[in-house]
Amino acid sequence: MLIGFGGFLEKIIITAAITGAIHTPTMSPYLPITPEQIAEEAVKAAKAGAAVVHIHVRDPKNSRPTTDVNIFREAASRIREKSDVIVCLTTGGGLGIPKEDRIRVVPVLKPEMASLNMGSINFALYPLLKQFKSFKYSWEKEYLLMTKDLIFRNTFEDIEYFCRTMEENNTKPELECYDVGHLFNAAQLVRDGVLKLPLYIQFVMGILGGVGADIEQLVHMKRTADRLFGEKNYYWSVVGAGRQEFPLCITAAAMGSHGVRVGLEDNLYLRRGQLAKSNAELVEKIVKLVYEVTGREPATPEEVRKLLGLKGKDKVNF
Ligand code: KMH
Ligand code: ZN
Repeated sequence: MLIGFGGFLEKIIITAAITGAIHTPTMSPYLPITPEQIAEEAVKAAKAGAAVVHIHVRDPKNSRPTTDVNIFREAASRIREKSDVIVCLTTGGGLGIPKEDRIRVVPVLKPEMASLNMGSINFALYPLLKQFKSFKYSWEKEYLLMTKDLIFRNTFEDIEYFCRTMEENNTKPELECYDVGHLFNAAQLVRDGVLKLPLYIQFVMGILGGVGADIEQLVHMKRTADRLFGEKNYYWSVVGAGRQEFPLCITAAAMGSHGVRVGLEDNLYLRRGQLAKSNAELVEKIVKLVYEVTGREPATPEEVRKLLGLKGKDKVNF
């Protein structure tokens, strides 16, 4: 990809986070649930401009987030059949799921890329409870409520174990940094030789328990990462949770971020008061906004593979 004016990439990596483990089915009828629906949404998001799809899966019986590797395999292989998009599998899984279950997708399915959560945080969804009087499934209320007393655990030992497993499988880690401290955690792991440069970092902003999704924090995260790793030693992308999705992504794109992420995992609304009917709608909107504001077009999956040094679609096990 050509380096354009101001040293920015001429293109931008768009990631679509298709279903996640934050929102529950009562919150939107458009949240994809089955592996077929997840794959279909991913393929359409790729057609709209996403080079990467970030994949969680859900139990088709009750829509609850799961780490069942057979469901992951079904979703991922359906995507692979129909699209060249890069499949990035979650190792965050769902809230309250043990680490052994979260990492299993890597040795079994050997994806090109997987998420790597860079520190333990409170991951609080319970304020969402106020918005709903009743729920479609009984687990939803309990799932949101338990986050008041939940630590999303990612100790150094856990992160090292995830990293080594990714290295063994030639899977590129996407470093999910929910707070500025997570950048310092990454720096320690670089010093220890556990993480290798160049890094691919995602600033995940606006999760209650992590840093807020505002511009001041974004600038601080970027400056801190520059100082710790050197501007040329990492690629970066941004997630803004909820209504901050578009303002934060567009700001990041204007700051020269290599990527931005949108999708129903992070935000259910296309605009105020209007639910997005698909991930593709969110991708179309960010593609248009980024182009109008910065003139940058979406990078293709092949361009992203080259930039990040990914092993290629033919080396996965799904
Ligand atoms: N919903 C979470 C448990 C990831 O994909 O790695 C955090 C998460 C991160 O979604
Ligand atoms: Zn995720």
